Amino acid sequence: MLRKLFRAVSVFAILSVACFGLVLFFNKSRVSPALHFKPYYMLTGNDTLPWMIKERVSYLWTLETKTPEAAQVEIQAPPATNKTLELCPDIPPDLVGPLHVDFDFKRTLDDVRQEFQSTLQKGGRFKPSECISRHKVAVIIPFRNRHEHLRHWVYYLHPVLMRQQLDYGVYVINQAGEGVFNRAKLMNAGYKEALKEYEYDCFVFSDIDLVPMDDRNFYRCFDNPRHLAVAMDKFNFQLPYKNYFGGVSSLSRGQFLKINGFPNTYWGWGGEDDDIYRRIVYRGMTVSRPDLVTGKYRMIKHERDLHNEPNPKNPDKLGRTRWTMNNDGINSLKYTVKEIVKDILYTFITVDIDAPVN
Ligand SMILES: [Mn+2]
Repeated sequence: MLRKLFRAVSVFAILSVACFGLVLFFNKSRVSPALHFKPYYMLTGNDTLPWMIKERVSYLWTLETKTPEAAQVEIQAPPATNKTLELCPDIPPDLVGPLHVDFDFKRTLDDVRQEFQSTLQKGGRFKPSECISRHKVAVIIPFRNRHEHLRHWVYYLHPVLMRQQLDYGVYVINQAGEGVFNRAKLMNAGYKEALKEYEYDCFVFSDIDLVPMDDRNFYRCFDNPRHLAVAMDKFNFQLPYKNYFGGVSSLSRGQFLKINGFPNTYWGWGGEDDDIYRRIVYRGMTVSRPDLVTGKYRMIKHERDLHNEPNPKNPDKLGRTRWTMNNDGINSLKYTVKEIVKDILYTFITVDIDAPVN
């Protein structure tokens, strides 16, 4: 008799385990839309008890599949809010169009710092708070001894870049020492340094003395490398020649690598922008540009810099770009970082690029 009872209890226990297994199975298969079984706990009609079983089972399930810490975190996680950010619109909503730009104001760098202290992150970093930016942009500025211009540049550019809803950082690449200046090599170094900090997908290369006169001139990347400074006041708001690629330009990471970056061998003034233009054409790309209204720029008037004389050797090099571009570029770049200073308005990186002393 006792044996019979024991056998009955055993059968009941086995059945219970089987049922438990079944619940576990349905709980798992719930995620698969292909299976249209109604889970066990929904068939019973009683809501509370099956719900408790379900909770218990899924709790056990998390314990089984995750580490105790992970399970703990999952249980305590707050309910998902519907405040998740969406992608920013393609055309930013707060652009104003033509801008008033003049450089007569006696603004100091400290004035500008005060103004942007609350909106910028250290190092001249920003991302929109209202949406997820479509563009991770590093703005690279080759630099030496132009602090006079830097204060104007940051004053005008930060609001423009913010209104364009960019996820951006400003990198001032300062050439150490008094050797001959090399704009393109500094831009190469800027590309490398910016990528050490963040996964930028777009690089805008800008001279320190150029300020856009219209915020619809997008500091972002396009299907082809972009020339932005098409209508500078010093050229009477015209393109000085058809293949001009100087002043301000943008290249995606892919476009930059496709042309092996910029040449490192153009010391002194001139030629490097034409070399870059040729690289782009030789790699089967074209140059994209804004129209002459959107692409207006003011250049801060200045004397010619010391140690940046026009180099007569540079124009001669252009005939060989097709071949030299394979070995002179980002793949042959050598420089040393001397110092990195994180200002609120920009990241200031001083580099030794092994410049000849004239
Ligand atoms: Mn200039």
